[in-house]
Amino acid sequence: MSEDTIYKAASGAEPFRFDDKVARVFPDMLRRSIPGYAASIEAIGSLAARYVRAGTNCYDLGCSLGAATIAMRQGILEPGCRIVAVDSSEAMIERCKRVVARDTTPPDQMTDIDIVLDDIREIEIVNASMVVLNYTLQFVDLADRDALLRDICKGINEGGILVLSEKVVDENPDMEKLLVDLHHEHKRRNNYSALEVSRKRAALENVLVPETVALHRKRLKAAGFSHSAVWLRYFNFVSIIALR
Ligand code: GEK
Repeated sequence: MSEDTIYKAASGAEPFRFDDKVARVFPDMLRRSIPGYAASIEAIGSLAARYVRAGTNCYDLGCSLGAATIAMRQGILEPGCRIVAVDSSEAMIERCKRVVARDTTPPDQMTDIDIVLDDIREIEIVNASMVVLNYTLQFVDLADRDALLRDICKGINEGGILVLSEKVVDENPDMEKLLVDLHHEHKRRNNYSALEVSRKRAALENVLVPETVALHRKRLKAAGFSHSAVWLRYFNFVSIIALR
């Protein structure tokens, strides 16, 4: 796995972009930066086994290198399904195709995968039993988030599930400061220097726009989901499941 050294050199003045430099080191970047990331991927596999129905579609929106796509494929127990993996970064999609081509899931579990270079706001969700937004919504313009969640909910069959993982912000400024400090300490333990942490933070300003858990759950309800629950929280990173 290539080591993420991007902010040893980059100043953080340029806004963060999902370019080839990022795609090259992405597994190491996520492993060291997102507390709970591995748990989110593991749960996506378990949820696919429970919720994906025969002959339906699954969507991995903002798939990056396809970690959640592969987890879904390995979890799915039903025949005749299709996974649609979408990302707007050409660098991610190119590498995702190579990751999926190397996938060693047993042939009888080889659910078809379409890897699509597109904006997730342009994708029509149809006949879905599972949709995954694993740390992706946070990068979508705030103004477009309500409509996107409504379209996703409309495309999920009754009894289907959405997994929404996000960095969040706390309503209380003291609590928010504590959670951010704990996250930065976690990154320091994972061998990012204080300078790398502060440069990355600057680069993500206005690119990754977090919201509160309450707002996410309110949006899910308004979009038409019947229930939602936070199943994972680690500092200011959460994963929510929502049922159609
Ligand atoms: C994982 N889910 O490994 N349309 C399509 N893709 C987008 C858009 C958009 N509007 N906005 C951002 N992206 C993955 C990790 S990373 C999370 C997801 C992170 C894509 C972007 O190109 C990137 O690949 C991904 O969303 C976010 O489970 O880097 O913190």
